[in-house]
Amino acid sequence: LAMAVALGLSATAQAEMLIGFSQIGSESGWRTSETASIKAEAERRGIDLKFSDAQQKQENQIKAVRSFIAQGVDGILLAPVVETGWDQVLKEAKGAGIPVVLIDRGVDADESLYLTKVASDFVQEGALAAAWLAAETNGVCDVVELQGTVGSSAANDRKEGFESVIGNFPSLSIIRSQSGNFTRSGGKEVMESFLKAENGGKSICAVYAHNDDMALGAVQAIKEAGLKPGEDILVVSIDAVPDIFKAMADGDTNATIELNPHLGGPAFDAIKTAKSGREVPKWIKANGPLYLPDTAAEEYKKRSS
Ligand code: GYE
Repeated sequence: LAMAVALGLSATAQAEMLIGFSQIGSESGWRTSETASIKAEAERRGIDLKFSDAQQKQENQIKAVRSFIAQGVDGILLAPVVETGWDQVLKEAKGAGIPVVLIDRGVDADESLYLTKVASDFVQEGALAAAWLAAETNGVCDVVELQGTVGSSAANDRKEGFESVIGNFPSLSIIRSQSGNFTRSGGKEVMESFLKAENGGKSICAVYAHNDDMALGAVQAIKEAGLKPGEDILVVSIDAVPDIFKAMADGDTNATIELNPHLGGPAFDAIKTAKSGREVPKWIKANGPLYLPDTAAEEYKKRSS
């Protein structure tokens, strides 16, 4: 025991860096993978990671960041649940000389208030989803949209990117749009209400879901309404979590755009780089490709083993 304690102590003493991570919550499969990946990456690097789960509440994130500042951490990873309302706490971190890396979502604040953002280009993801759908339907499609968390950059920008492309197709439009909060249950519930409002869903050509979990919830709702998802109603979403590949292989959904959840490495690298006095770009992009059913079974195997 004495030896274990001694080892434990020396491990702490030698910790590479002390980093605070304010995570949003665990609303989706993607986020659960991201949390696990960032924790594992910290451990691999000998970083002492203080983890805080905000349960979807910005006020909890602000408290967590303040507590990280009080602990004198070397850096902070912040996955901001919504875009606005961060100026004050970011100024506090900056005042304390602690670099903040925005992780997976962005904020609506002056760039000088944070070190960098490690995230994908959500506008591009939305545009890619729309381009696929336009090609698949020859530009004729009534779409229902399942939006992510209200006020999040991921929802705002995925909507904007999708709309920017469908704007070129006069017969391709969003007929209903509502937030399903990035959750499976939210996606199912909102899809049920869309199906009801559209006389059982016969007139709905496709679902555009801002993440895979909501798409999977929608698939369930479509089946329960007696329609065939993937055929009667096309389904396109974003994230590329293992479960969506299973659904695609089963013919229930039609396309997903990958967002790599392994964002810890580049975030920790950025903090190290900044500590050594070197420049860090303001946006480290993490965009992925669009996957279709043809490779879904193989991808599912790779990702679920
Ligand atoms: O797509 C979704 C999650 O912020 C990019 O948040 C992230 C999104 C991701 O809950 O599944």
